[in-house]
Amino acid sequence: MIRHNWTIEEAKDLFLLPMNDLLFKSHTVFRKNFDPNKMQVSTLLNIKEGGCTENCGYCSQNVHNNKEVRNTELIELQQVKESAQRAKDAGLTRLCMGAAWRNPKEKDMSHIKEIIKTVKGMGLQACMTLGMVTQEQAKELKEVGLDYFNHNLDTSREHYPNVVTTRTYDDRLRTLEYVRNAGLNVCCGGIVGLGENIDDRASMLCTLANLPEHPHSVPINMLVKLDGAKMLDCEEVDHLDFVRMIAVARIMLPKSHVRLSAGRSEMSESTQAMCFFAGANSIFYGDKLLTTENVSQEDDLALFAKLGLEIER
Ligand code: SAM
Ligand code: DTB
Ligand code: SF4
Repeated sequence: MIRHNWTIEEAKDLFLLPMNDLLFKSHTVFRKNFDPNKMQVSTLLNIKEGGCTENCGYCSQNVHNNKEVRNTELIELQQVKESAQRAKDAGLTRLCMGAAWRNPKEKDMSHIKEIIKTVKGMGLQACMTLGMVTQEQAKELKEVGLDYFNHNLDTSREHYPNVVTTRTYDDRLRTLEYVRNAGLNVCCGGIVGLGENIDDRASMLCTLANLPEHPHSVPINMLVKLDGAKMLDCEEVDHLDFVRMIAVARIMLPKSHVRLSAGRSEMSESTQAMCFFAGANSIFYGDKLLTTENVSQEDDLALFAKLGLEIER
């Protein structure tokens, strides 16, 4: 059942269940809504690296961090074509493109739209994450065929000011509203490992579940400690607590694709398998995330074979 009236207490009670009870519950919800042996896979492409003016504490691509980073121009169409072709050759269906921006400038919109048309013209689904957009920009992106827009809440409203101060939680929610109004599929999730507590994890999932529509996909990232980023001394996440986050997300967002996102290369096969049992049914596939290494395609295919998982087409 889709609910939009979750309370933090109810969500927290799920986190506090004995692990076997939580996994049984989340796997039951998973089976009711999905084929548990099908995995949606998306591949990432960084279309504009570095130079971002926001100060997200987990990110290395902004001008506030402690390291010189590459500040590239928006990617050329030829490179997009090559990446899209590689994704197609690997049998993938969706290309997710990320730009290190606070928001797209008007002068960038025509090139962004050409990128979307190129990807769509090659028969792939297109997803973009561009920072904040206006209502008009969201409509323009939809008009040229963009399928998904990723914009994460990252953490709870309460913990947000400890992570980023150059924008507010409401700025984030506003962009999500524009994206929804434009008829784009929303991809929205967060990060575990930013020094948040269970209340914060419960609160973020409540915000997601209580949106007017549940996001189509919900990426759950484990913090990747990036050279130069500010938030490097947060406590490591216990992998079983990460599995709990996936399980509670699955229960509260029963029909959304829950994506086991960044941080997978730090996880054992068994932890990943537990996440897939708990209800994660999407991953980023391909050797690279945005700036860091991902699990290799060979290792992913080997794990899928061991677990009897098939790629969703
Ligand atoms: N600049 C755009 C924005 O922030 O909306 C898009 C790109 S940003 C890299 C996309 C998302 O990736 C972030 O919202 C965050 O959830 C995730 N992310 C970024 N750096 C990460 C890290 N070091 N570890 C885990 N997730 C990360
Ligand atoms: C999301 O939730 N995670 C992806 C994607 N959306 C854009 C990004 C993960 C970035 C991990 C760190 C890096 O490679 O730079
Ligand atoms: Fe900029 Fe996005 Fe990095 Fe935040 S996460 S600093 S908005 S690129």
